[in-house]
Amino acid sequence: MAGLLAMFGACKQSETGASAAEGDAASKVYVAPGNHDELYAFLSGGYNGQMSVYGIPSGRLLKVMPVFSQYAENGYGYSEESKAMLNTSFGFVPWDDLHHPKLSRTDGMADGRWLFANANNTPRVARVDLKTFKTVEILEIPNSAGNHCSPYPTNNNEYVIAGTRFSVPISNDGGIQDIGLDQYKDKFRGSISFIKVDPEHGEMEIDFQVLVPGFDYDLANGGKGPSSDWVFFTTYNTEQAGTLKERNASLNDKDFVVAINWKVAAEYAKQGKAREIPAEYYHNVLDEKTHVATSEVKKTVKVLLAEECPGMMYLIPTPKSPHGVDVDPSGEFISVSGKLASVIPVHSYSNMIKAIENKDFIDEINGIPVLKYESVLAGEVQEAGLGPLHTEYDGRGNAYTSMFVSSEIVKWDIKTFKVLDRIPVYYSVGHLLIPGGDTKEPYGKYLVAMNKITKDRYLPTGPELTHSAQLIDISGDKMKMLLDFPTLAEPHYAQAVPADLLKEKSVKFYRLDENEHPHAVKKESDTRVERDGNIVRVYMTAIRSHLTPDNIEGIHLGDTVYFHVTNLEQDWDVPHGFAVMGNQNAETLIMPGETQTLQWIPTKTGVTPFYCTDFCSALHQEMQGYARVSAKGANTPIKYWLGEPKKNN
Ligand code: K7E
Ligand code: CUA
Repeated sequence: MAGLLAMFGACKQSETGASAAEGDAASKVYVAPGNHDELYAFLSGGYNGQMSVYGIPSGRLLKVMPVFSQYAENGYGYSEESKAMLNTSFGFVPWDDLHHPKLSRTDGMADGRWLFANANNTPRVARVDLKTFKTVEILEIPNSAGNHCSPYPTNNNEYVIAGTRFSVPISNDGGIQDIGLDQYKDKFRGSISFIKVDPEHGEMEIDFQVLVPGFDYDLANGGKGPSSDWVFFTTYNTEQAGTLKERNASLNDKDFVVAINWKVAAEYAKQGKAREIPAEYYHNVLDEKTHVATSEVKKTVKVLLAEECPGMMYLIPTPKSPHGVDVDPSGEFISVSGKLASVIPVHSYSNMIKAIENKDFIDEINGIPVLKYESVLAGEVQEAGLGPLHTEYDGRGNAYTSMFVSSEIVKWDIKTFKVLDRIPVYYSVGHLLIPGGDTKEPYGKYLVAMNKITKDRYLPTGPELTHSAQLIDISGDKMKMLLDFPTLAEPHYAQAVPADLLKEKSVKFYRLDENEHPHAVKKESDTRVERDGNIVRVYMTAIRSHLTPDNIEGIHLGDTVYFHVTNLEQDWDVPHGFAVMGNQNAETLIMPGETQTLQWIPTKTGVTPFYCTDFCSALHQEMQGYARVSAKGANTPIKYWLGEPKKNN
């Protein structure tokens, strides 16, 4: 594999890449100044912990949406209002590794309401509201470690499903046990969480978990149409090795696709088959009216043991260390990408049901029936390529699989399993995206390949190069390369929707009269500075082009100062920013009608400037002020003003 990679790395752009784009490509991706893109694409940020929004077909970056990582640009995770979003049972965790954005669904189609995403490292699932493009909720997942196989909404958001990558020794008394690492085979288990989503407000809650055999659970996807009640997971390390997995988890010729009937599971949980065990996990929610996030600590979780729930779960042998599992638009075909497999096996949902009915089992693991590979298989795609990872569909009977090792996208027919076309990508593609490509009706005009290695595609920028996505036209028989565009690190999965689904619903500003922030001030005459012990609260307003008050005295070393800044603007695209010299914090960015709080613990005496950080008007540079910091115990009284120092004291 390393040798192959080295070979691709050595390819010259002029020999391969440049010739791949057709002559009319430029006009197909050209979005004239002032015009909008056709689609919004939401790309995961991988180890940057965020998601980013791109316009397709232009490939223009529109926005970064902070999710699991602090973001200095708007104070997310730094401001008092947003800090609670990053609370976990481990403490404040301001970073994560985000792999899979998934849009909420109605009747099997993206409904444009919410975007779910997983934290791979410290197990969490986030929800972004697509009216504001803001993270509004983060739910920690207990009894999980490496929440990679996540999050997968069912066709009407009945559940968002999240599986563990690392199996761990889950304790019946809650938490993860302190036991010898040589006990992997006996004591380690995986877990799959079934998260209920409130149909109106989207709020998430863990309904129950299923404890499953101690494999690694890699990826999942829900069924659709006839298979709507099922969700399919890939597993690797069915060898249950605890060390040197590179070799020890690659011994079996076949691992498993796990099929779980979520309706049967939910029924078992409802009937009281689930036992409630102690747990500790955080649920962080941003309130819509106050714009303040709060954390709730949950203390129990309900678990089902897979072995106690017959008819709920089946294992389908599948070659070899499979990664992606993707269900076609009809819901019948389940294609599985075995990283080390020479073929792409495609399972048939109806064959699976027949095999279950006929009890066509070859084995049992932990009481879970293992189906016969040949009985479930629909067909195999031969000589597809090397290192298949993920598949999406165009809705016209074609599947497209990303090939990491042979660096290409391969198009094949989902009924005949024949390869129809292939196109090289630069280099080593991971996930691919077709807008709606995981739904029952894909918008099959474009494909975006998200590549792991960039090499020579862009101007060099030292040892670290930008990541690269490539836009491919899939509207005809032959795939056509249209565009390379750089992306922020490191996209894994992505989703896209037609712009019309979202753009009319986009919030332009928050209504000041609906602002219920406990420290909001809605007019300048209400601004004030208050001391309570060593806490100083500045109730400040911002409007073009002044901060009120802009002169503040009476702060002392040892104080903790909270600037509660309300942006009084009621107009689109007029945020104000706020920052203080020497503050060991970020700035905060305040949307029109919103209140945001910046904490400042002064470390030096003296006059300390503060200012608006967002170039909001011709007099933005004038939007500044001073805070005077006196020594501890000094008798400088609290005083504040804007214009004449007269109205207070
Ligand atoms: Cu294939 Cu984390 Cu979805 Cu990356 S995973 S490529
Ligand atoms: Cu407000 Cu610059």
